[in-house]
Amino acid sequence: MNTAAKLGSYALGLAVVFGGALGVGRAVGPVAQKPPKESHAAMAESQESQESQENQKSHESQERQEHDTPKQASSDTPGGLQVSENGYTLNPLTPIETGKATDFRFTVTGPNGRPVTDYQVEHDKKLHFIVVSRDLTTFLHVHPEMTPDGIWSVGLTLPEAGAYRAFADFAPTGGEKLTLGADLQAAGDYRPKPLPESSRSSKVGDYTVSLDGDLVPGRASKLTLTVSKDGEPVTDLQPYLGAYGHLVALRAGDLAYLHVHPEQSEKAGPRITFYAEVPSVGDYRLFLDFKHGDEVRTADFTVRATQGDADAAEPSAPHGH
Ligand SMILES: [Cu+2]
Repeated sequence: MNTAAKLGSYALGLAVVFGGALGVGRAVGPVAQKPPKESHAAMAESQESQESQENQKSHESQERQEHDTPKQASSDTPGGLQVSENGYTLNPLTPIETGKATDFRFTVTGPNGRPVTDYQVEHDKKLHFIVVSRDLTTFLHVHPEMTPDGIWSVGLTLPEAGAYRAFADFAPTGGEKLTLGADLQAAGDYRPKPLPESSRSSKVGDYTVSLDGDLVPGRASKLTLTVSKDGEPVTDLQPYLGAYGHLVALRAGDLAYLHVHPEQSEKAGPRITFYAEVPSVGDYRLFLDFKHGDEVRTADFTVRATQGDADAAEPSAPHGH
């Protein structure tokens, strides 16, 4: 299969881009339905029943426009930069105690203002929760439990004082995939670390993970991660979240969030291939979760995305067309 075809089927199946950016998540698949909008419209109508006919009309035409045309402004915005988007809001409920295990609780409220309780399962989970220090050196990827009334909770220990960003990555039932981000503060003396230097190799315990491939803005960039242990290639990786690896990329400077997933592979290593589309040049931090010996480990990298040679660049991923 040629690269374009491979990318095409990949994009169709997984819609890998910044929070469904570039219209992918919106254009294809079942997530393109818009019940959240409907309920928002219904709510708006009842709230605004006092308004003049003229006002109603302009609201209606605005709604119609939103239904008919892709929302360029929001779809071009990377995920994770907003605490509220498309009527959904991430609400942290628990303060953090630095260095102590915290039963951290939060809700995601929907367009009706109430906690969302129905989610689509994506990569084995209804919601993925990622917490990263603002200096991009600490990374946690956890899976909270939800009460029937929509309160999520998870044990969280933020090891050092500082500013953190929490990301909730989810798709409400019948809605679009979203990544909402909220700041968390861990009190204390804060010494931010410099961004780790660019590196193609990451050591985690007895494991070494090497990275091949370049990040080029505006195109699906192939990244190959190769896992070895004590110098030997690992060929019996265990599935984790429905794949042999799970990669999160964050842009240095604003922590824009890119969730990427591997090309489907029957092989349990040593290579895991991902396609990532970054929205701009700049430095990115990549965090690879992989499972081996019944333990999940995280390898991390700093990669600089450069414009590359425009003539040599492949066109943007076909996004399922
Ligand atoms: Cu997850």
